[in-house]
Amino acid sequence: MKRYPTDGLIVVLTGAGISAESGLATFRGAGGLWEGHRVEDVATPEAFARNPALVQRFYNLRRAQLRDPAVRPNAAHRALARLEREWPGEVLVVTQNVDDLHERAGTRNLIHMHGELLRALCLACNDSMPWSEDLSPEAVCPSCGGKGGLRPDIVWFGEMPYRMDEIYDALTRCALFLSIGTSGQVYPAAGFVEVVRESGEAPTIEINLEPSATRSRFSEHRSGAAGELVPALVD
Ligand code: BJW
Repeated sequence: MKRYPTDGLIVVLTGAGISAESGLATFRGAGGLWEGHRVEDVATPEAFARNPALVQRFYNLRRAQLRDPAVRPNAAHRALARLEREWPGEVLVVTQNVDDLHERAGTRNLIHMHGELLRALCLACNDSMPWSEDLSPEAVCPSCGGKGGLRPDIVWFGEMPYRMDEIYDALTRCALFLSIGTSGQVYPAAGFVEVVRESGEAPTIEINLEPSATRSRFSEHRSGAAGELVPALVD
């Protein structure tokens, strides 16, 4: 009989797999978003400097996808929002995803560690602002009026993910760590399970269609689709 906590902090790490059943492509594997390219070669500040128009076009398309009525939160996003409402302790969702499906499902305590498609970053004043339309090279920053340009507020390789201090603090004191739909190939997120293990006895559960690169570090692996397994775990 496995022993799970009945109170305390739950940290949930989510990756592209949780949004796959909502119609958004994952990054790696067949049909992945960057098929034919190594994601590490294109999702970088250097790639943006080389060809800003190409990179903007790619993110404009993905931003437009979020406006498609067929793209909406699935049962896994909804189950996590319900968990936050009903759990006696705290639930923190740390997502690597840049879509807005967790917030649309009702999750409030949420960290977008890799940024958000629906925000832009000013290259002149570094301000981050809500942005739901296409970004063009001529876009003017509403904060500083500068014409230095705006970029998607996305954390590319070589850049520091957001709110790491808060995330590490939560990992070291959580009672349960749940990782959903992430391949475990991108750091620092792939190392979170190790931080939890080194900090105490909290169970660490992975939910994925297939074992991730860090599967052996988890105390439990549940194999299957997030849309089925997350509601089953929460209920
Ligand atoms: C399902 C499912 C279903 C499908 N149900 N499951 C050597 C060693 C260690 C580190 C490094 C190293 N060399 C370089 C680094 C650092 C680098 C890194 O990790 N590189 C690796 C390639 C090795 N990392 C960075 O540069 C990061 N910054 C950094 O490290 O700063 C310094 C620092 C130091 C110390 C502390 C803190 C910081 C920044 C990383 C930024 C990542 N950005 C991206 C791109 C964003 C652009 C965009 O959106 O287009 O973020 S990369 C891409 O990968 C995206 C994702 O968030 C991220 C993770 O991908 P994810 O979510 O795991 O997706 P997939 O596709 O890989 O997997 C999907 C999974 O779902 C699969 O497993 C499926 O089986 C599963 N699945 N359907 C359940 N229905």
